[in-house]
This record gives sequence, structure tokens and C-alpha cells, in this order.
Amino acid sequence: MAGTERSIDELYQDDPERADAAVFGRKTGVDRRGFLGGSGLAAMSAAVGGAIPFAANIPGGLIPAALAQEKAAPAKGPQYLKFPDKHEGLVVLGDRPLVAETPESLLDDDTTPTNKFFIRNNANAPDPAKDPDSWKLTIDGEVNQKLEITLGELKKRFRPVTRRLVLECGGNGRSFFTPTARGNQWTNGGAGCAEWTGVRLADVIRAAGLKGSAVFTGHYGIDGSLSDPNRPALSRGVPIRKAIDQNNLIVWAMNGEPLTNIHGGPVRLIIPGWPGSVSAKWLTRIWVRDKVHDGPGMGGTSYRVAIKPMIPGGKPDPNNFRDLESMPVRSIITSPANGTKLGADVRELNLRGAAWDGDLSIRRVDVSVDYGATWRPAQLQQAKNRYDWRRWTARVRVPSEGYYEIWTRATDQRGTMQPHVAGNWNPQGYGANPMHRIAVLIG
Ligand SMILES: Nc1nc2c(c(=O)[nH]1)N[C@H]1C(S)=C(S)[C@@H](COP(=O)(O)O)O[C@H]1N2
Ligand SMILES: [Mo]
Repeated sequence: MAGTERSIDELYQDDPERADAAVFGRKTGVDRRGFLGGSGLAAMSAAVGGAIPFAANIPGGLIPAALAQEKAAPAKGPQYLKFPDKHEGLVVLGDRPLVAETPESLLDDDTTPTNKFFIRNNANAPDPAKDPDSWKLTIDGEVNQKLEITLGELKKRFRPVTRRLVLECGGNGRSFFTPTARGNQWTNGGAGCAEWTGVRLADVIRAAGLKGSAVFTGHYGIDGSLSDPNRPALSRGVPIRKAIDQNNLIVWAMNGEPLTNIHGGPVRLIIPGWPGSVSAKWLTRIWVRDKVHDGPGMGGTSYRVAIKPMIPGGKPDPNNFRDLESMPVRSIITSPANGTKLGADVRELNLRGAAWDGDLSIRRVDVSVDYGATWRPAQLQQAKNRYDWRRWTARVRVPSEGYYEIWTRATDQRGTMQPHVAGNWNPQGYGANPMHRIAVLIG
């Protein structure tokens, strides 16, 4: 089936109307030979294995969730991660450098366990530190007093706090772009929400003292780039106004355990709400700059989105980009899993999920079982602290057996809602946050 699904994806990219005709047989006067045997809805329902009670509502040009193969998955199917102490359900998006995502259904814990947490390396991870407490950190540049401190001293000198914070890759959702954008083809699993323990970045910056000339930070880890080990794999930063936010932490523990090497141990930054790439792992230096930082991963089209919408797939105008700062609003269904089959007599589904939104907070989450014709509110759990995600639950009824899609969409404080499809296409694929859809078969 994988081959067929890929061609459906391609056909939807090329010509959504013709693709609809091929799948559903909706239009007359177009080639109906189709991918599903040419008899329209009957073939579609045969392919999904049941009647489609809300078939009339299926929006044109949208690949049915049951057929939408993750672009992340190579033709031979998803590759599962084999890595010490990691869950075998994580999906590998790249092996050199190692990148692995967490399928939505593995994000069903209130706090994401470390073994299920996604991995994003831009180069090879360094060897584990032998003596974590002697690890050295430097804060220099536009500061009154350069600060050189070991991790051991950092733990004693500043007040430790523990917070549950979402960490999300800037490219999360990239696979939903049409045409395909360059980079790891994340679905929604380049995100997790763990308990992080460390000290406030703001306290450490204050101890060094900012000069009036301070504009930006530049973050450094010890991992060298794959092509040139003397150059950092990645070095991004944030404007000072974000750097001094009380919610940013320099952490040494994740979920109550010493930070593991793969997640940047012994010490890393967590700058919640912004692309994960500013949360440097294996942190050695914070360089306070008198201008916008220009390390690898800054400028060009890296971690940047179009200011004026560009033609999808078109040639980028270098002047039309700005850094992606706050991550967009997103919600996911974490239970049931996509593709779940339930007994013929089931009429009620208990749904669970999560929602989060960069620097803003979530106003509401709604779910639909009829392709968005009607929506019902989900019940939101309290956040533990700022930048925590909101867990949600919902109970929905379905009228009969058959094939359903469950949709979720979150709305932020300002009323901004997740779109039906990824918008504001950009060459490296940032900011894709379409509604999450899963396929469920009853009977
Ligand atoms: N030193 C260093 N820090 C890094 C990276 C890296 O490659 N090297 N990757 C960044 C990116 S792009 C992301 S999304 C997060 C991923 O953190 P994780 O692997 O702990 O999930 O770390 C960030 N910090
Ligand atoms: Mo990332």
C-alpha cells in the first residue's frame, strides 16, 4: 500500500481536483481510472475498510487521513529508533545526524518521559562528560563582568527551580507543507513536555551584568559541525528581551534525573516557546552580542519565515524573511492512535490530547468527528506553570459504524486558530501547524 499512498500524496500535490476525482469519483469529465480502482466513494470506503458516514462533508483537496502517509516514512515504511534507553516507537527521520520524532500517540503522558522525548542533533553528539560538576560555562561579551562558572558552582550559587516546559523543534509540522519543504519531515512529534530542573538564565545574566550595548545572545555547545568540526554545529541566540524572561532555564536535570548526554547533558539551555534550536545542548558559552547574533543557523532562510507570503516552491527573496520567534498554536490527539480499529457497537469515543502555543496560551481546543461541520469543546486541564502544555480530554459520539476522522484544533488567547492546511510556505518549512487529524474505524 505504501507505494499507492505516496502516489496519492504526489497527485494531491500536483492537482488536488484531479486527485479528488481519482479518490472519490466526484467530478465528471476527468480521468476516473484513479488509484482506488475508479469507482469513487465505494472504492474509497473499500480502501479504508468501512462505510464513510460523513462522506458528504469531506473537504475537496484534502487527502483522507487514512491514506495520508507520513512523508517522513520512506518507501519501506517508518524506521524505528534503536537507541539505549529510548522507546522503540520513536521514528527515525535522519541517522547522521540523529533525528527521531515521537508519534502523537506516544505523547499521551502528562509529562513526556525521557525515553519518549524526541531527539534533534545537527551533528554528532559529543562523548558523555566524565565529571559533570567541573563542566565550565562562560557568559561574556557585552557584560560588566565576564562570568566563568562550573556546573557545580552554578548549582550552589543560584536558586534551582523545576518547571514543566514544552520544547519544540522549529521545523515541527514540516511534512504538512506542499510542496515539500527542505529538512527533516517532522509530523507533530518534534515536541515534548518534560520537567526541567536548573537555574534561571535571567539570574545568571544578572550576575554578569548587562551593558547598555547588549542586544542579543549567542549560544554555544561543544558539538562541531559534520563538515568542519572546528565550527559549531549550530549557534543561535535570542534578543535580550527574550533572554531575560524568567521562564528560561539553564538545566542539568530532566524528569528528576541528571540530563542525559543525548539531550545535551550535563547542561543545556531551555528557552521555551521559541524554536528548539535556541535551547543549546552541551552548553559552554553564552556570548552577549552588541548586534543580532550571526552564528550557524542564523540568517538566510534558517529558522526564518516569509514576511510577505511567497509562492510555494518559488525562489526566496532574501529580504523577505524574519526569524521565527514564538512557535505557532498546535494541538494533537494522543489517544486513540491514528488508524485505531474499534468494535462495531462502539458509539462513544474518549479522546485525549495536548495543546500548546509558543509565548501565548491556549484559549480553547475543539474536536470534530464530521470533517469540521460541527465542533465540540474539549476539557482543558490546568497548566502546571507558564509554558507548560495543556492536556485535554473530550468525549464524542458517532452515529453508526464506519470510517471516521477525528479532528482537533486549538485557538490561542488572541483568537488565532490552527488552519486546515499548512500556510505561509517557506523554503525550510517552519511554522506548519495544521489541525491534527486521525483516522478511526468502527466495526
Ligand atoms: N549544541 C546543540 N544544541 C542543540 C542542537 C544541536 O544540534 N546542538 N539542536 C537544537 C535543536 S534544532 C533542537 S529542536 C533541540 C532538540 O533537543 P533534544 O534533542 O533534547 O530534543 O536542541 C537544540 N540544541
Ligand atoms: Mo530543532
